[in-house]
Amino acid sequence: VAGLASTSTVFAAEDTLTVGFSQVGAESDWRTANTESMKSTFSEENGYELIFDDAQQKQENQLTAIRNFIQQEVDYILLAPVTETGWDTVLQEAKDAGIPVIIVDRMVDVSDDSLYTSWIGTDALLEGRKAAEWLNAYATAKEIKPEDLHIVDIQGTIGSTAQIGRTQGLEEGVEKYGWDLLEQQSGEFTQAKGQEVMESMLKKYDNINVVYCENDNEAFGAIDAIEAAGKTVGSDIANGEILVISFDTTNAGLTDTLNGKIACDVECNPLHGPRAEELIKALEAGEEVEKLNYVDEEIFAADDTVASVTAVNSLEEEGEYAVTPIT
Ligand code: GYE
Repeated sequence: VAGLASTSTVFAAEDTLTVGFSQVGAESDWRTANTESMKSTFSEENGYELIFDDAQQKQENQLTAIRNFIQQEVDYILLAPVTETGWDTVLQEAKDAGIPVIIVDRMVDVSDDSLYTSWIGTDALLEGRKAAEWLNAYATAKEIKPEDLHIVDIQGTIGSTAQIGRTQGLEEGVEKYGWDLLEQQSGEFTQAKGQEVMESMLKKYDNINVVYCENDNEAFGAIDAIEAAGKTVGSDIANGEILVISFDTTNAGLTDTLNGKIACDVECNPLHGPRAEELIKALEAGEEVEKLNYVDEEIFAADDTVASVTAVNSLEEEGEYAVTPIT
């Protein structure tokens, strides 16, 4: 009996998994929700010891954090990378130390994909394509000529998957439909920078009628800048309103969609904690896990009678992107 008791004590101690999580930063509401999801999943009561590091949007801080995790001999490394490139060396170090790495949210672009175990996140290119198809359906329904859509793009952090995919989705739309893309500039996914960039663009161009914000916080900043300039946001371009497209569907973003300030908000789900835990549990059980795990997402529009949100939502990754407007 004594033997059994001590065995179970040892087992309990071994049962606690140490997980190091290198987080991008705290730039947006989406990020805050993501951090909360990770912290509440990898909690002490769930049997984890979580070492959390906030990199303040700097890759060099993430490299330091990962090297510290390796030194501390954690069981798993979770990495939400700020940008896609520049990870080969540090991931090789983790691999050499025998520590599995799970990439969360944005992707890494590495020469050898055995440098990480698995990835969980969103399809940012599909998100961008959905937004562009919605814009086309909207313009068609409102009988606005493509060349009369004067667009500015407030981009995310340059080099991050969320920026690369969302920017590409818009650029494909510009190419395909012939919209007038006035300028692209990064708002670094923050409200303050989104506002600053929008202020300068409003001074530069007097014909902006579409603002494509690559996340909700940039949209909040852009809306403030537009309203401060005495203009109105909304879906009525013909009557001088500026149409705002955004990504994330945070609480405040969806509130702005319901009140018509954001015309179309593309969902991006931040609740990756339980998904990452599922992968870890499978690995602990010795199971094979999928390399790439995409989360399903939808779009939400202020006025669903203008263009078919359902049709846009049914777009497949490799599919046909034409959407029929509701007439
Ligand atoms: O859209 C943005 C955040 O990588 C999907 O990062 C994430 C993005 C998200 O700062 O709000």
